[in-house]
Amino acid sequence: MTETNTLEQAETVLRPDVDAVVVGAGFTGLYMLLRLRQEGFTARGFDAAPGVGGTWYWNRYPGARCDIESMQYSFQFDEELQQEWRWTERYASQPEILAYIEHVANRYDLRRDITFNTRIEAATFDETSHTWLVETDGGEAVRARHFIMGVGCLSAPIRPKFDGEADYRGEVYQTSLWPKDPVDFTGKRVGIIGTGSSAIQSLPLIAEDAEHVYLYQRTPNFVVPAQNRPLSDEEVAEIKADYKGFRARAKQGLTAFLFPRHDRSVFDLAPEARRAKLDEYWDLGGLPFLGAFNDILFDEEANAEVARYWRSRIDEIVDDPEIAELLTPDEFFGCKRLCAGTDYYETFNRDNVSLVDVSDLGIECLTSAGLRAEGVDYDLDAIIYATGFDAMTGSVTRIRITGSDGLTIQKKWEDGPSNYLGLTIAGFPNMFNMVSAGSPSVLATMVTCAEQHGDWVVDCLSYMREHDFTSINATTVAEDDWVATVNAASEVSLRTRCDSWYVGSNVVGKARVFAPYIGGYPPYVDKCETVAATGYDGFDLERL
Ligand code: N01
Repeated sequence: MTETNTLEQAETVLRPDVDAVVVGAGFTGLYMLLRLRQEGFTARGFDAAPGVGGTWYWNRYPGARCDIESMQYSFQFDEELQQEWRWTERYASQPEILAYIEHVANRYDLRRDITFNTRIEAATFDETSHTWLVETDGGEAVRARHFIMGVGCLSAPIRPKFDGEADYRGEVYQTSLWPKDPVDFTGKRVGIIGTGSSAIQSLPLIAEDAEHVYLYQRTPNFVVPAQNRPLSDEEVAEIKADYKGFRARAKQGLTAFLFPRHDRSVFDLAPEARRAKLDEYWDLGGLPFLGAFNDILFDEEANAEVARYWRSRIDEIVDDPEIAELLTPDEFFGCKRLCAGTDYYETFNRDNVSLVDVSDLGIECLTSAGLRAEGVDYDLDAIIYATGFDAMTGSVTRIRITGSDGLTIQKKWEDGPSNYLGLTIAGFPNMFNMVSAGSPSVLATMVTCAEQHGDWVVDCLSYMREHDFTSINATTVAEDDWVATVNAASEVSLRTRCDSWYVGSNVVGKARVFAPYIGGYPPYVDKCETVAATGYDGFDLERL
């Protein structure tokens, strides 16, 4: 090849407009944008919403609240930030979390890098230039060296299709796409479809206003009382006195958040003492209930003991024994994500609340006046879909992503979300999928995971810049090993043994794979750090 040819060729190589495109302006995307800017990379962020917040922008339904304690569900990268923000409740409500995220966006002037009201529709890798062409629904195309997804695990809503939808004349809502203006249910007959966290949190509040609420239940869920309460100045001050130490201790735990763990088997205690321990954790409330014994999620008999305890609790709270029976799950305790609620079981003692079992024929159709379920017509002024998400992968696969050799993400993930470290996908160079399948993500505190991933990605990009690399691609060997590690970790847990969004069974046709890495936050971080320290072992790095 002559020198002229080489020059001509170089000139035709496409140059990136920016170092990175970051999709999503929730916790993950915002942190990524901040870290990129701090390290001198140019980046553009995009979000379909008109503002920052990600999942906390859209999920505004009554009662929406986090199930990780507020003092831990927040950023820790800046001591000043964590000292200045004052959380008001043990579990923060959606408005407070959104206010916090907005505060972060303003404090670090992040909005100037983000284009809102804009959805990313497609991204295509160009092998000649080692760049991604990222296309928006507004017709813009941005060329970036790196394509970074901060799109969340629970952000692709699903809504079942029923016959007769066009006939129905009442109001329709979806918890995950709730309107910005509050909805007034006073004097209305409301139907809620679903019994996941979204329905469980919203039902008690909607029941306070509505004339009547029908909750359509296909499968009951275990609902632990959140035991939410205001945070006192003393407890906030105690944590803030050594916030760094508190965070460091949290990161030593499998879930990266602190809660009291009773490291003994259910069967180490005699029945009375066992009951007393479970009562203690019931009173403690929320997800920490899973820390009552160390074998709840691993031993069928231990799990069955806890499920029996649950039945007795529901029987105590719910007046009508038939309703109590219907509300009692018959699957492993904690197999689906445990729901943290407030007055959920108590709400079924209200005269204006009916539990409708739709486990047989299901919801058959919508009618002009409401819906028909199990052969009965219900007149409804409003129907609320609390029907969940195409979790872990839907927010990625809803984008037309094409990697090397024309391989699409939809094809690549036909049999499940194969990846390396959760972060990268063989055949999709320079693409990072943050806090998602293959990493602790939904099993740890998401904000801590967002920081860990943001730091790892920016370190990787800095390494590439330092060594003039323009492409990084996970090898299929490394990916296969990681997938085997993720699968092996999940096999020991009872969590793989029921239908849930963790395994993708709530989406018709989706491959059944336990998507997050359940091996724990510390071993995961060790692995990521070892890979980085060894010059990105398991990756092919190339220069143009
Ligand atoms: O969704 P879900 P979600 N007919 O998938 C039912 C997080 N989150 O939005 O179980 C009738 O749990 C479906 O029934 P079944 C949290 O991680 C957190 O409530 O498939 N019913 C199920 O009951 C949570 O786990 C908080 O039989 C139908 C429900 O819809 C995750 O998001 C708050 C149906 C969906 O439940 C998802 O929670 C909210 C049909 N055709 C959410 N189709 C916090 O507390 C579906 N269903 C932080």
